[in-house]
Amino acid sequence: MTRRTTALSAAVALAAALALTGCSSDSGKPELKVSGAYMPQPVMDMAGGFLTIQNTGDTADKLTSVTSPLSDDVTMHETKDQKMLAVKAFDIPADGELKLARGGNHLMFMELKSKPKQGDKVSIELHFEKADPITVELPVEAANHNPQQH
Ligand SMILES: [Cu+2]
Repeated sequence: MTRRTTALSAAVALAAALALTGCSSDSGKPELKVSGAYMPQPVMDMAGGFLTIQNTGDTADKLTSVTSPLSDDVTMHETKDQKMLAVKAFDIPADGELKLARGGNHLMFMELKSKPKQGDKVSIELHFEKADPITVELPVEAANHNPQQH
């Protein structure tokens, strides 16, 4: 009797899980693509990171955290009145984009475990509220690199 009940509840749980999966694929979801990523060569033991995340899906998402072998302390900053403020997440609007650029929103890497040089690549993993994590290789550019000035 006990065994039968267990099997039955397992079946119910499985059915519920399947229903849940089916449901989420029916509704809209974010479709994210990363471009223009780079890290200016760090001059101290901290570094910034910049990239654009394009969302071609019909559902908004959020960048909730960033991890990297380069630093255990990667945060998201916005710039207000030339001051940096840590934020918990960046919004990625549906059918829109999140742009991280010099003088504005950026990633902040503290207490670097090594000092990457121009030409190196730094691996980071982006974590989202809804979408699966995305791994990005940030090419290290000159310390004063700014693609917006071209
Ligand atoms: Cu910052």
